[in-house]
Amino acid sequence: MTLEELKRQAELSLSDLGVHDEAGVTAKFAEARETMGRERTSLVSRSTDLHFPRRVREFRNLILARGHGLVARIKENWLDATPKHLKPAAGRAFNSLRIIAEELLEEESILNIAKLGKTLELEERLDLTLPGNRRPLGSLHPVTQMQREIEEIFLNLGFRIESGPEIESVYYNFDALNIPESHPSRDDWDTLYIDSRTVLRTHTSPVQIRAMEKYGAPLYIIIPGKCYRHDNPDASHSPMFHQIEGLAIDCDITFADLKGTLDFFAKKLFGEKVRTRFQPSFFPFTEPSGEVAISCIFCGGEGCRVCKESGWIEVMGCGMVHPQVLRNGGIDPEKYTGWAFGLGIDRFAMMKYDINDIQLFFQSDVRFLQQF
Ligand code: 2NL
Repeated sequence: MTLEELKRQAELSLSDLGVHDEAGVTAKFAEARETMGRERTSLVSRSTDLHFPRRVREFRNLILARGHGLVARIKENWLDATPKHLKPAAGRAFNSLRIIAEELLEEESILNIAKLGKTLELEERLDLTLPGNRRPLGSLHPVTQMQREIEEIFLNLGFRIESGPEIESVYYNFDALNIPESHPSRDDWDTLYIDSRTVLRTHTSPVQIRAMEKYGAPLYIIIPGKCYRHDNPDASHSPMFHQIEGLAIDCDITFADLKGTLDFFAKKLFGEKVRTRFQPSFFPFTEPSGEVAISCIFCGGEGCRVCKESGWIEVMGCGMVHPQVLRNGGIDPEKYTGWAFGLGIDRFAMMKYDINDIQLFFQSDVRFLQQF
């Protein structure tokens, strides 16, 4: 019996087909099973065909679909409509037909072949001449880019990069740096305390003390990293910000070395035309201390809105390391002297990229970040 013949016969009752006894019932059902089996064999033999998965789906539909599938039609016309005396035989034959029909489609081989075919089918739909999907590449955060650029200059001068904990003891953050008990920066309103003896570091200086203890003199290091202060965020303040500090300790280090190094640094970073200006200042950990300004990189020193018509932009603090601070780091101030400086990386990045709000760095807005 061909498939077409089976389809036609499935629409007729057994008596219409001239089946009137048990033997006839068994034979008719057997014929149906054979036809389905043959159809499956011929299907599987074409399993490398690109349209195989679709054919499997159609075959499944043809046999098992509710209502119009062959099994459903046979149940309705050969089983349900069969006279009572043939029901037991028809029931048994139908059950075995149904189970075999399901098995025809549930064998692993046909499913696996169908899956394989599916990928072939997808590949067929792929147009390899189309341009590829663009995968957007990420980039380093602007603050990181600025940090790397500053690091590079000092690495080339022979400095090493050092790092340390962001959760720091009050001793390393304040005491060892000669910052008096009464200093306003220790206040709860300026410093984020974990407990009475532990803070989120307010600057990277504590790492300098740790490095002095660890390596002794001579010492040439820079320390980039995150710092924390109890500040409300605004265009120029963030409770988390980034600092780089530098420290040079050796025999006969003088303020002239400090000036020469920072002037070299400013010229490398902002261009050879840039000039530096040192003005006296005060920090508890340096003596003498200075404030460094560079000639305005926007107007060249003529005076503009950015430099408030002064021609200068203050960019960092510096000074000769206080003898007590050297001592606290285990270094003999009679043998060694040193200089140090500190600058805000975020502020440098704002200058370099002409950004007027520090908050933009920390909001993770891709529309902002993808510009760098
Ligand atoms: C500023 C000022 C500065 C230092 C940081 C320092 C560290 C040690 C000893 C001495 Cl361990 N000094 N660091 C020195 C002078 C200034 O930073 O305004 N930074 C943004």
